Amino acid sequence: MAKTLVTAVIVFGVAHWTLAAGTAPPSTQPAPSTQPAKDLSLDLGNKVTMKLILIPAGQFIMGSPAGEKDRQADEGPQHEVTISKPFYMGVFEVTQQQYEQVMGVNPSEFKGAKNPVEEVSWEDAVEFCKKLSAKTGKTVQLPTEAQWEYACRAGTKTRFGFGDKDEDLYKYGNYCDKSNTNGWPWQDKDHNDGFDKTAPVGSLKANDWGLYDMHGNVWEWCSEWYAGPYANAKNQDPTGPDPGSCRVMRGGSWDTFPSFCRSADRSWLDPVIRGKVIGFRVVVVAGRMHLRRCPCVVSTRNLGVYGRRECGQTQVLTLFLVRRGRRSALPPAERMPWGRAGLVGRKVERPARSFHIRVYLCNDPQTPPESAL
Ligand SMILES: [Ca+2]
Ligand SMILES: [Ca+2]
Repeated sequence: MAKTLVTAVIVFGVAHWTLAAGTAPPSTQPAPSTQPAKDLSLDLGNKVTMKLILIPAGQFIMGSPAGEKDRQADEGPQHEVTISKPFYMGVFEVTQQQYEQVMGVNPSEFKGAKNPVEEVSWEDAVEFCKKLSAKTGKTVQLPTEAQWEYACRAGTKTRFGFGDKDEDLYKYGNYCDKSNTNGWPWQDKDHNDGFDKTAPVGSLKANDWGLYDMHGNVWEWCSEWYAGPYANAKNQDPTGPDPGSCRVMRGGSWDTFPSFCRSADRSWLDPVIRGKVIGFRVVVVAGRMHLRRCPCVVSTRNLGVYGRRECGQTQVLTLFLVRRGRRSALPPAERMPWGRAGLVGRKVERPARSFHIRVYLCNDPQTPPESAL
């Protein structure tokens, strides 16, 4: 019974039912769970929306093989990465219309409501994610580098998501092609993607998972610090080194040559730097949660806060039980099929004797409960 309690994620302040000392155990019957929808539309307000699609969990080989054309040393060593949880990813780069709706400003050099926002620093992008999280109640984040490459590859092992040839890039990505008027020596004068500077998002072909502009248009900020080759990279849900001085960018831009647009290519910049070649797209956590009534008697006298962690706009607090005047240890995570417990709320230090809570079983201790609802 105690184990069941501590493995529950409890959201205070959301009336669901009242648990108080001495109340009879509610039903243990789980409510039906639902699989994540295949797509997600965020309402940004003022009739502005953002479309995301579900990226499945899975494994892929991150980085490029030693013999890949244009390969850089920091694309290795290749290593298998497991993305253990599905997530939603923006079908498109964040547009200027979306950015302005959330942030109230449009810093872009090349104006166009449907063009990608640029002239945004990593810090700007993170602030956008925080505001959009607050606005939508979802956990909106920058993708990790692994999530980004996994989604870019869409199951492929080739240089690009569509194959190996630079000559085919113009169909899928806006890069420094024949249309580009900057006069750079690396301009590809043999192929024409039709766009000099940024293109409205989705102007070219999508990859096999339905994502547009993963190659070119604007570089895309990822969440983590950059630290060169993957020598010490983790194999499951890697989040990069910590700390560092530069943040990772991926995918190349309208101003780069094809090699920078490859799936494995990496770039990096100081997180305060802005540029007319840099934008971003977002991901939303798609954690699985099963709404379930807590089968135990809960008293406010036997709840306590075990740990506290900031997660976006939310404080995630880990629950413990007090039994016979002593704090009981949390069961080891590996003994609980859904992972460790978390507790989210505003009034947790000294909760009232009787309070309204909503109880979830959570399969991911790093996932704030509300993000999966
Ligand atoms: Ca172009
Ligand atoms: Ca891009």
